[in-house]
Amino acid sequence: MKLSFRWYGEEDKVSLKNIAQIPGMHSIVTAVYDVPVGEVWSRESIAELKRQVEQAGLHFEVIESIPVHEDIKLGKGSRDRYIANYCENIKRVAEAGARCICYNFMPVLDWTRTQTDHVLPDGSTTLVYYKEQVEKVNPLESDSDLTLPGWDASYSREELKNIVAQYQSMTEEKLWENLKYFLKRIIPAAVEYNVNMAIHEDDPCWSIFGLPRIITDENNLDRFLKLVDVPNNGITLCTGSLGCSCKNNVVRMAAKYAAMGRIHFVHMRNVAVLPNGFEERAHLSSCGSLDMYAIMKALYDNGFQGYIRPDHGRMIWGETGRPGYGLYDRALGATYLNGLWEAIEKNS
Ligand SMILES: [Mn+2]
Repeated sequence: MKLSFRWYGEEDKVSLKNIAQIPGMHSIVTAVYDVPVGEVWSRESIAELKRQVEQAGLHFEVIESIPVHEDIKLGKGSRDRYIANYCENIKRVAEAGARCICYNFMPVLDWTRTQTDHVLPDGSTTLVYYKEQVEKVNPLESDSDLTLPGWDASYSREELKNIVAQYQSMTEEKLWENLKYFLKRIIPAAVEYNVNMAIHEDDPCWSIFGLPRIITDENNLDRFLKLVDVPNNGITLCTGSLGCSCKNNVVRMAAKYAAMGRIHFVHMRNVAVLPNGFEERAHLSSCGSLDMYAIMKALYDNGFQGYIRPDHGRMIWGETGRPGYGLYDRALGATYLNGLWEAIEKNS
């Protein structure tokens, strides 16, 4: 495995130097953030990112993410222009050395939590999802003025209501069709430029506010991989996104898709599944519902050689900053993953 760490660019409170001091760190996971979704990234911005990452002694090999424009997910007439731009971005980052591109196909909302500073018994804070809180922020309820942390702040409330309404008349089958249309056009570019596409599962892995969500479980991942059945069309196995539903056997999925050579990127995060939702927890298996050792072993035993990053972390030791993306708990997570991997490797 190649250990990696997400970095949000120069505005990130966590510096590249901090990240480079984490033992075993290999790659930075980042993106160009100064371009609107759907537009082409400048070669200068990409080159500058690469320069900064390499100056810190790390590799510029993983992009998270190149976001997919809503018109592509909605199947609008304008999608061909956005898909052409997407292929151009694949080409540009690949030419700069990227080997893996993470993206998702979630309508509108991306990841969804109801609170980003829930206090755990030890005083650390974490991201949580409680069903009873979600219903209170339904964007279709006109008197709801609340937003959720993963939402795109560039939408006004009216725009958000409008776009959610467009999706509510869309079936899951239609979203599958739009995904297939997209893949048939971008995967050939990924093959040509020798880069792996790694779709991220929907987070959480169920429908919210009636929005269709399809990258949610083993059956759907099987279907996804067959849409374009080549190695470059793969997945980001996000243990927390899949593992927040007890229906998903994450260990089995790790083994199966690693054996198929279709996991290019792994997000390792532990969650505690609760009757009314879930809480993100420390990485250690006993802190949550996932067997992190068993997942890592399944990856190892099935020949996984891709990138892994600690996914979200709690806020600990008084750190403040971007929820889920502080330094300390993610660094502890990275070190834990190193320890698991070393033990598994030496035992094999
Ligand atoms: Mn993830």
